[in-house]
Amino acid sequence: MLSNDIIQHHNEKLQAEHQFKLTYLTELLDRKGIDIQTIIDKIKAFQVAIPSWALGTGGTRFGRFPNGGEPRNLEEKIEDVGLIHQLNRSSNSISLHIPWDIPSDANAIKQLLKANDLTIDSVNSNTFQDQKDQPYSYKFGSLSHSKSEVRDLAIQHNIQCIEYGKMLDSKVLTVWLADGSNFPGQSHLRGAYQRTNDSLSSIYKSMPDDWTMLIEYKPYEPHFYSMVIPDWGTSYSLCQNIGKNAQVLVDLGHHLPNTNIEQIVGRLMHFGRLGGFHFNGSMYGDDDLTTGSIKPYQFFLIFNELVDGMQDPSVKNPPLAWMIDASHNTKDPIEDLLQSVNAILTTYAKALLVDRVALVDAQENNDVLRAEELLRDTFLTDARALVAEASRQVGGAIDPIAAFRSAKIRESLVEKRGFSVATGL
Ligand code: LRH
Ligand code: MN
Ligand code: MN
Repeated sequence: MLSNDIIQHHNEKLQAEHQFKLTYLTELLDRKGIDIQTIIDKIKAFQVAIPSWALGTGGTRFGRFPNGGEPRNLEEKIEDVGLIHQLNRSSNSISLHIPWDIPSDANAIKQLLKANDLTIDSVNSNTFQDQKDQPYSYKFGSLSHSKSEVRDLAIQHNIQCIEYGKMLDSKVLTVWLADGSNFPGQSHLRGAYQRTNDSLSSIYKSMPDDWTMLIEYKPYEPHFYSMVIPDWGTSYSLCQNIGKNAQVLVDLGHHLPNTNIEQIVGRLMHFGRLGGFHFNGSMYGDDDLTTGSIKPYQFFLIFNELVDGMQDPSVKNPPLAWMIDASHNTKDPIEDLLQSVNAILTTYAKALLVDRVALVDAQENNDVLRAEELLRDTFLTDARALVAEASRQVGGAIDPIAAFRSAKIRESLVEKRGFSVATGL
């Protein structure tokens, strides 16, 4: 844990410049009839979960270049997320990937979470890797496998994840299925779908009533000819078949280039089936880059759609689970996560500033240019001071990355943990 004095001292140094920017924004928004504190309060309430597997340095199959000081176990992963949350006050939960993060002593983990002001977000199952001494292999699939004994093994693993989740007060099981085929003819496409549907249904039956099952889709990788759940339509249809607490999870990098993700978001909210988000940035596909680093305007349009749906009382979509799902191969993982959360909050803030009454009016009257300009004007507004102020008001840093650097946190983690490498992808 950081001493609060460090954050306060950091804030004092930045306060004058921060206030200058905030005063300008206050007046700008006031002229538009927007109360700045209302927006700041919404930013404060927005919390983004950190996945336990993003605290180590990522890489590709060609190499990985860690800088040391990475968490060596679940306890240290929780400590890292606690640090992030202390700095930005916007990351109050951690998602676990089983079996990368088996909680050996649930009570001790719960106490540690409490001490760090954190909760467990989702538990994520893993049937994309074979574990040591596993009786059957997932080489040819898991929940969709042609053999019932392999499907049963994968079903049992997911049920085990629910059990771990219950011990730690989670209420969300996220299923990302790596199943698919690499060559035409390898797999019976309709059969694989039906088997997946049946396997997910039996996992769902083992889930408590107040839990949600999030079903994530991905167009390719690890399989390159077909994935069993390649797109939102497949996820959506599975959710429809399985039950009301099954929801679609959108991972931003799980789309082919130029997909209109904002429209997918709008559709799913319209159906009340959008359950959660995995934030990241993407140039080609599942690159897991920093959120907002490649297509910030598209990211804004996605948030615009989300905010529009969340503010519309006619939309009956449950509250969403927000999580970062990124890999950091050239940046410090904690710095990259702070940068991602900042990009998410800044973009959310901008979406909150959109004049929705004027936008609907322009749309109704087919004033294409005005509608587009309303969005562009908001996108081009510098909303960073709103996020900084939200953090400051609840004891976080005005500039969390600068605070992380000036407090030499990575250096002290390296000193404490040595050249350690975290588990994950
Ligand atoms: C798959 C994925 C999924 C996994 C995570 C490690 O590409 O996005 O969410 O659980 O990466
Ligand atoms: Mn994901
Ligand atoms: Mn992914």
